[in-house]
Amino acid sequence: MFQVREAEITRAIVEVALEKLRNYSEVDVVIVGAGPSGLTAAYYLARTGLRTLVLERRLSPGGGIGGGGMLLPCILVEKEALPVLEELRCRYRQVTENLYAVNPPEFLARLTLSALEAGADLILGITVEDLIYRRTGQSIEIRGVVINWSAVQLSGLHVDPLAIEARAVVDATGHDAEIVRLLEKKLPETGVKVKGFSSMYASEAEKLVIEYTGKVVEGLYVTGMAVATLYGLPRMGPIFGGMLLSGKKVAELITQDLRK
Ligand code: 48F
Repeated sequence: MFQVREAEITRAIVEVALEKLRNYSEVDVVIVGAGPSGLTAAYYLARTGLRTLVLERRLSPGGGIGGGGMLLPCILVEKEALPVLEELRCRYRQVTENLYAVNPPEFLARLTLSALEAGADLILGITVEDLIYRRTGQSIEIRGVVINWSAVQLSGLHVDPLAIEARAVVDATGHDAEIVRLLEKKLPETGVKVKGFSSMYASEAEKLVIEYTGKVVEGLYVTGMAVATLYGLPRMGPIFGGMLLSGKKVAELITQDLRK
C-alpha cells in the first residue's frame, strides 16, 4: 500500500509542472482572469483550436461567481444568454419572465470544465503584472504578458518575473481592469484612459458591456466588467448574462483577427 517515496513525488511534480510551463511560453491567446467572462472566452476560443491559456491570480477559478448577490447563493442570467448556459450544460430554472437562476458552484464548475474540455488550460496562483509590447511605426502592439507567482507578489519580495508570448491578450480582470490600467500607466502613447465604471443601471450596463467588448490596441482585448471600467459604463450588479455574452463576443473577434 502507498509505496511512494518523497523524492519521487517531488520529481513527478517538478517534471509535469515544468513541462507545462515550458509548453506555455508561447500560445495563441492569454486570458487574464478566470471569472465568468474570461472562462466563457476561453471556452469559445479553445473550441476553434486556438491554444488558449487562462491565468488566474487566486487559487480557484470563478471570480465573482462564488459571491452570488451579496453572498446569497444564487446567480441570475437573462434569457438572452440561455443558449450559452445550454452549451455549457449548466442547469437553470426560470424565476421571472426574463430571469433564470443557476447554482453558483455548478455554474463555475461547468464554465471551468467546459473551457478545459474544449482544450483551454488554466493556471492558478499566477498574477499578470505587466505586458510585452512592440512598436510598429506609430502604433503599439501587445505581444504577451509578464507573470509572477501571486505568492511572490503578496510577499513583496523582489523576484524577477517570467513572460509568455501570445498573439492576443484578453483583459478579463473584472472591476479593476488591471491590464488596461497597465497600458494607461506604462504605455501612455496608446492614449488609453480608464474611466472607471459608473453607478448601477442593470439593463443599460448589460447592453453596453457587450457592445463595447473588443480590441483596445493591437493584440489586446477587453471583456466582462473590465469593459465597463475602461469605458465608464454603468455597473450591472449581480447579473451575469452580459458577462457570458461579452466573453463569447471577444472570442469571436479574436478568432476572426487571428485568422486574417
Ligand atoms: O471579477 P470577475 O468575476 O470578472 P468578470 O468576468 O465578471 C464580473 C462578475 O463576476 C460580477 C459582475 C457582473 O456580473 O460585476 O462581478 O468581468 O473575475 C476576474 C478575475 O480576474 C482575476 C481575479 O482574481 C478574478 O478571479 N485577476 C484580476 N487581476 C488579475 C487576475 C491579474 N493581474 N492576474 C491574474 N488574475
